[in-house]
Amino acid sequence: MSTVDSEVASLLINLHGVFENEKKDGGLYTSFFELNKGNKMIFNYCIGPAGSGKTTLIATTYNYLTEKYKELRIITVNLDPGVRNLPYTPHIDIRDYILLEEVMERYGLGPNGGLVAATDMIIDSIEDLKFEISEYNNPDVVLIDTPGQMELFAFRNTGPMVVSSLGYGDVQKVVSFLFDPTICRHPSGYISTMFLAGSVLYRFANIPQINVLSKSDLLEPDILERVLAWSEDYDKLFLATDKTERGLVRELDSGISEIFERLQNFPRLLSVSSLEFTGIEEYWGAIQRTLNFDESPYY
Ligand SMILES: Nc1nc2c(ncn2[C@@H]2O[C@H](COP(=O)(O)OP(=O)(O)O)[C@@H](O)[C@H]2O)c(=O)[nH]1
Ligand SMILES: [Mg+2]
Repeated sequence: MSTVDSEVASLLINLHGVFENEKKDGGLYTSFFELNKGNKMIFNYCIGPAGSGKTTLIATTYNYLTEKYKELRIITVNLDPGVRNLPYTPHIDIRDYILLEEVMERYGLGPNGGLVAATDMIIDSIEDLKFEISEYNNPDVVLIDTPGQMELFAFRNTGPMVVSSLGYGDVQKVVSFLFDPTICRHPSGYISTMFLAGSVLYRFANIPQINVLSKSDLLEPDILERVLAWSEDYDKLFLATDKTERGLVRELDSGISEIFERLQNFPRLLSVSSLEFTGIEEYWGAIQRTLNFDESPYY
């Protein structure tokens, strides 16, 4: 095994663990508290391309869980300094500390530069955010919405720094990575999103990752089934790739299918629709099953 292979394998051990907490009969634990023996707070970070449905999924998950599991204490945190309107009222809001318009004005930046600077500044507010969370007195679940443009959060220093320093005490962190269905309906879009998901996995190493196909209502049932099948059988993905592709792209298609095939534990896709309220219970099940598999460092 090459060094890269073994590094990937060691990351994926944690992911494999994600599915080990299922009950022997294949069902879910009946109660969160039954499963959560270590009394951990779950910090769930929603990460994904712009428009993939992160914010809406936070709102839907919050509404669903608070309605269905009244005993759970759940809070929402908005980490997007540039968002105008939110479909939920965050318990904790980065906009109380950083406002995109103010950053743009103060530093003479346009919207793009402003967003980069504002997202980088999140780290300066980390102690305030920690304090605010502590005021909620150990909630069971903290749902965290991240900046619209994922690269500002995941591929600069902010995301990994925030994720490693925000948790305190007994915390289980989990990353929910969203696949946008309009991109993933085609094999090439699916493969490029797999690359993104893999990059996020590397950026937040040792944190369990759930791969979510969001907005699943936008796919016709047969296309949805086909996309989900690709995440379980990469041969099918390769067979679906465009036969007219030539040269490097074709070689990449085949090489990538092989890599994914070898990475048996790369998390399967879970389909969710915030609009139609489908898949949310399964998503909550996947979040719970990450409990006790966080080996990330804590600062
Ligand atoms: N059809 C459909 N649209 C959705 C769903 N979830 C979000 N959207 C829409 O997708 C757009 C982007 O959603 P948003 O949550 O803001 O994405 P974010 O940029 O990742 O936070 C908005 O217009 C949402 O109304 C869904 O489950 N189904
Ligand atoms: Mg958003």
